[in-house]
Amino acid sequence: MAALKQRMAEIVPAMREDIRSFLKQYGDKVVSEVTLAQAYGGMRGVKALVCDTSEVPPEKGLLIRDIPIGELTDRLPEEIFYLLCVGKLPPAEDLEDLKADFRKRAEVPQYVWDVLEAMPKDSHPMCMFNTGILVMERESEFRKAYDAGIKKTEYWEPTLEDSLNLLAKLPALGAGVYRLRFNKGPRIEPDPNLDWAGNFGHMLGIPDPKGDLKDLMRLYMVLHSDHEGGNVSAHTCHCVGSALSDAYYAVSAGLNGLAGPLHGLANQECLNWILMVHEKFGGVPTDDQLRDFAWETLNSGKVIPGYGHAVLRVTDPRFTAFREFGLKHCPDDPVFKIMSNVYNVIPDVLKEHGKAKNPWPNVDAASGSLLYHYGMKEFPYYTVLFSISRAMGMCSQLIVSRAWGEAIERPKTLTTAKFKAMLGA
Ligand code: AMX
Repeated sequence: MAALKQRMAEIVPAMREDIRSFLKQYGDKVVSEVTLAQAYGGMRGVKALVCDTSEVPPEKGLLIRDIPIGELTDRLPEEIFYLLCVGKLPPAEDLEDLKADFRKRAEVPQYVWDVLEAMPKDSHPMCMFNTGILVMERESEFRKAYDAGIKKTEYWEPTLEDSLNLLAKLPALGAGVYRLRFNKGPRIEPDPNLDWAGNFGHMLGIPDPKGDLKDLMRLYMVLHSDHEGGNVSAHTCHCVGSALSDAYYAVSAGLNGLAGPLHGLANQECLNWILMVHEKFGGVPTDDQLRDFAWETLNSGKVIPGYGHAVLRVTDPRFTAFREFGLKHCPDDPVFKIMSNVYNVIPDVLKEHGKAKNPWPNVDAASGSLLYHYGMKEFPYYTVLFSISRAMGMCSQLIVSRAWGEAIERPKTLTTAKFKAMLGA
C-alpha cells in the first residue's frame, strides 16, 4: 500500500472515534449564532462548518495543520498535500513514495485533449481546465466502489485514490490548456526527474534558464494550497462532495466558484492595476504619485485590487513570501518594483479612506507581478495556476470529511416573509 494511504489508514479510525465521542458529549451545545444581516450577507463569520486541514486566524494568516504558511515556503507541494491529509509533514521515504506515485498517475488520457481541442478557441482557460477535470469523471474509483456497495467507513479510500489520480494529472492538464489556448505549440512531455510543480513549470514551455520559474511554481502551489473551508471554492467542493459526488464532480464544482471575479479571478485585476500605474507614469512612479493614483481609484468608486480581506486583519503571509521571492530574484523589475512600492503606500491610504476593515495586502497583490516578470503574460490563465494548487486543499478536505463520515449539507432557508414574521417586522 502506498505510504500516504498507509498513514491515513493508521489515523482514520481514531479520528472517527474522536469526532463521534466529541459529538456524543457536546452535540447539543451552541457554537455560533446567526443575525439577520449574516443570513442576507453571505453567512460571514457564522461558525457552521468543519475544516481540519487548515485555519486562517485573522491576526496570523494561514496555518496548515497549525504550521504557519511562512514556515512552509521551502517545502514541495507534495509535502503540503501529505501534511493536509495526515496532519504531519512526511518523512523522506513517504515523500519519495508520494512523488513517485504522482509521476505514475500523471498521464492525461487522450480523450481529454480531444474534448479540449474541440472547444471554441476563445473559451476561457478556466472553463477548459474544468472541462478537462469533469470529462475525466469516468475514471472515478469512488463511483465504481459506491456502485459495488462499499461500506461507509471505507469511503475515504477510493476518494484518496481519485484525489491522487486527479492531482497527479493537473500539472499536465494545466500546462496543456496553456499551450493550446494561447497557441504555444505542441504539448511538452513531462521530465521524469522533476517534481510535481517543477514539471508543471517545465511543461508550460516558458524559457527558464536558471530554473527560477520552476521555483516560483513550487512556491505558488504551496502558498495557494488551502485556506479553510468556508471560502467559495472549498465550501462548494465540500457541499457537492457531501452528496457523495466523487472528487471529479466536487473539485470541478469548487473550481467553477474559483473562476469568479470576487474569488480566484481577482489576481488578474491586481496586475492590471499595477500595469495601469506603469503605463500612466511611464515607469516606476514616486510614492506621492502612487498615493494620488490610489485616491483617484478610490474616488472613482473602485477598490484597490489586492488589498483587503474577508477574514485576515494583517498583511497576508503569502504576500510576504511572494514579495521576498521577488526581492531575491527580480528586485529591479519595474512591475515588481511598483508592486513592492504600492505596499509602502496603500495601507495608509486605505486607513485614511476608512472603509476597508483590513488595509493590508492579500496574496493576490503580489503573485501577478512575478508571473509577468517570468513571461507569463496571459492574465486569464492565472486562475488556472490557483486552481492546480487549491485542488490539493479541496481534495484533502474531501478525503478527511469522508474519513470521519460527514453528513450531506442541508442548511435551512426561510423566505423574507418568514424572516419578517419571525422578527415581528
Ligand atoms: N479598496 C477599497 N475599498 C475596499 C477595499 C479595497 N481594497 N477592501 C474593502 N473595501 C471596502 C469594501 O468595498 C466595503 O465597502 P462598502 O461598505 O461600500 O461595500 C468596505 O470596505 C468594507 O469591506 P470589508 O468588510 O473590509 O471587506 P469584505 O470582506 O466585504 O471584502 C474583499 C473583502 C477582499 C472582497 C475586499 O477587500 C476587496 O474588494 N478587495 C479588493 C479585491 C481583492 O483584492 N480581492 C482578492 C481577495 C482574495 C481572494 O479571494 N482571492
